[in-house]
Amino acid sequence: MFVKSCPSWAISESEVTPEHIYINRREWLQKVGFFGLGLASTASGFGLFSGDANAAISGYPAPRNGVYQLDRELTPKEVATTYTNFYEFGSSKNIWRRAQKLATDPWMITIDGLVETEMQLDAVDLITKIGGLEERLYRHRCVESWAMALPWTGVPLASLVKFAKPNADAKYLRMETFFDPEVAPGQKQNWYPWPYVEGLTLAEATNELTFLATGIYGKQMPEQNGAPIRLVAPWKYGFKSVKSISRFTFTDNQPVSFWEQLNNREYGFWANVNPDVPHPRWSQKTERLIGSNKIVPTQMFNGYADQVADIYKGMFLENKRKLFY
Ligand SMILES: Nc1nc2c(c(=O)[nH]1)N[C@H]1C(S)=C(S)[C@@H](COP(=O)(O)O)O[C@H]1N2
Ligand SMILES: [Mo]
Repeated sequence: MFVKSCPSWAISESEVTPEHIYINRREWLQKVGFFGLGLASTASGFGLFSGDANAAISGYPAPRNGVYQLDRELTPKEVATTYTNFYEFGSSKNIWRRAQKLATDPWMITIDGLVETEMQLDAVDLITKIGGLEERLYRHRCVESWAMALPWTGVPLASLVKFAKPNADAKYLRMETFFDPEVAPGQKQNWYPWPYVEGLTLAEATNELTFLATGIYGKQMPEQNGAPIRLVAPWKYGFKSVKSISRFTFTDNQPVSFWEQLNNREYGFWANVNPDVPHPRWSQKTERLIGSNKIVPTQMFNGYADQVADIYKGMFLENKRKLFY
């Protein structure tokens, strides 16, 4: 019997299931009539494929886009996949084991609101439709003053926007995480405004930097890092980069994010990284690199001013702080 209890990203390269079998699991299951017999849910109920129930997006490892260079070492994979922030699975950074319960194949995504045609489609189909995967190396800066450097695989969010065909009234893109308290025990804590929500203006969503990540370290995304699809907006504090997205809504209302709803004095809509605007609890002057523990200066827009500063030209002259919280 094929029983696999350890997630593929946690085992050493030599032990990993041959990639072609892993990637083509869906095809293989279809071939042997697994879905046809309606056995999929029974099997997962017995823990078959546990830690392996990921949407089978193919194309890993993807070619690296050399435009995005780092000024620091990549964070070791073992660190970035075990020190993760995902409140749906608990408020500590040590939730990666619990997150294995998240089953992402199939994973239905809704695209709705001010678009030509509202639709629902599987994550694999969406990514297949909107384009080839690429790898990008990006800095990541959490508002809590820690930072990482990560190799994401995915597609530009601009490709999804183009595919969705928003109409002229759409000004914002609202993104929502799944809601399933049976899978994600953090969602039983009803003082949080679940589901997790984030938003971008369409100018931000279509900026060249803004990325929809489906993988990391050349493999598909581990559950704890936001499988099967998450946002990566590297010039903003990490909380903007919403994980495990199940809905994209085009709207003319500025979305109220999860953290903003909890505490709008500390977390705002814009959340652009700025070393000169301290957070009420964390000076933003420097950051600690997770892995090496080195302290380095924080850069304006997390080092991405060349790409994004134009978006904000002339905005909020009366209250500069607004751009950051
Ligand atoms: N759905 C959801 N998305 C989320 C979070 C979360 O708790 N739930 N945490 C955010 C925060 S605060 C950070 S710093 C990043 C962390 O991403 P990582 O754990 O992959 O490094 O995810 C963001 N996206
Ligand atoms: Mo964060």
